[in-house]
Amino acid sequence: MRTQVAIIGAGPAGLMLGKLLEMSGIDTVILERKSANYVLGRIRAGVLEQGAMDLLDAAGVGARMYAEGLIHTGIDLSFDGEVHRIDFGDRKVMVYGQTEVTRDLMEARKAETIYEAEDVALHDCDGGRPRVSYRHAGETHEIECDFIAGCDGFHGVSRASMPASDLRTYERVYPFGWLGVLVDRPPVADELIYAHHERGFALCSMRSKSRSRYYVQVPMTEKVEDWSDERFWDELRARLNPDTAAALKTGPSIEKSIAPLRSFVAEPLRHGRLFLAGDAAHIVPPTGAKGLNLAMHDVRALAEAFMAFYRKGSSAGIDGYADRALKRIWLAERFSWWMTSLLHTFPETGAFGRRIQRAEFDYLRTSEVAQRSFAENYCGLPD
Ligand code: RFL
Ligand code: PHB
Repeated sequence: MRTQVAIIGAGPAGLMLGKLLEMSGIDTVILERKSANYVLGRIRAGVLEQGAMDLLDAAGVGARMYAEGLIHTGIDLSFDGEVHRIDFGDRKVMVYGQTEVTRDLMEARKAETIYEAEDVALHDCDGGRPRVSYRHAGETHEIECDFIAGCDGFHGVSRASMPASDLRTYERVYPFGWLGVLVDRPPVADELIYAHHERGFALCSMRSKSRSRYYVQVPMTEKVEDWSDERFWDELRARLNPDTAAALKTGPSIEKSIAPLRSFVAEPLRHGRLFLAGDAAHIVPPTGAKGLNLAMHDVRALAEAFMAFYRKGSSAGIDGYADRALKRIWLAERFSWWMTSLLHTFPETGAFGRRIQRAEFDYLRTSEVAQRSFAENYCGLPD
């Protein structure tokens, strides 16, 4: 088989790249290790920046998001039970689950996606004719292509196929994770609540007016089996302001999992004709809600680079892709790291560190400039 761009991974990055290229008449094949249902069953991001909304719209898949998504114009920050709302001013975000974004993109795709592709391997990425081999239904296949887009997430094969000597990686692994619960009950508040408490961080989020998503910070040594629904609700209530805790509508969890927290960047996102985008290239802790949004920004830049190559014969976009993407990646890394530091309890924080966290909160609570800066970062920096 032959294609122009072979895309590894059918998460939001791979599917969006595929859609943008399809709209420009560029041929793609997507290879995905899991089944479509498995991909749709992963509960992940919930918040879209304006840039991601605009991209979904431009890709012709924005209609359901605008009909069913929830526009938010602020968040609540809670510090040891004291709550302060940060208003986004003239900015906004859209609360619309990653599952729905993925479903909309899957349904809109006309070109081929090969699900349950096993043993995907990349060959000759630094030559003129890269190839991708894989097994499907017991048979081995090969795709010849011009370019490979590695959109296969943090544990994918693409980054692992780059020579280690070509990669510079930067990483911070946090000593805790987020235990998340999805529940078919109305959200406790109209907007998201990010809560710092000495017992640990908590987040009240949502997927719709009738479905909520809640998280509590837990040590990475915790096992999800040890967290009954009751234990989760008790811990969440303990970290919230008493009025919010009293208003919480609990019920049987429909999903429960622990996600590790990590900051990670692999530079320079390129090896010959192989390009990395999304979680394959970088990870942010979920505190700033930036992961999916960064993935959307990467693939927009990569799609524009491929379009310039095929339409105008220009390699400038391809050569400039890493620098363009990395500028935004590092700004999002900074914000996600800062928000994680402000809101979580760290084993090494100590009394001084807690006072600094309190001072950060007070500054945000009282300074209009700090609030504007927060809103600019949370809702999405200009391109
Ligand atoms: P994905 O979604 O991981 O998709 C990669 C796909 O590649 C496949 N794959 C392979 N396919 C073929 N061969 C192989 N060898 C392969 N190896 C892997 C995988 O099966 C998968 O289908 O990466 P992508 O597309 O880059 O998308 C990134 C986002 O998923 C991620 O950044 C966000 O979910 C992060 N995130 C959030 N981002 C936001 O913008 N806003 C949020 O509110 C937000 N909340 C979150 C989050 C992530 C979380 N977790 C679980 C880490 C909340 C949580 C709890
Ligand atoms: C979510 O709803 O899953 C969510 C929302 C905001 C975040 C992270 C996760 O910062």
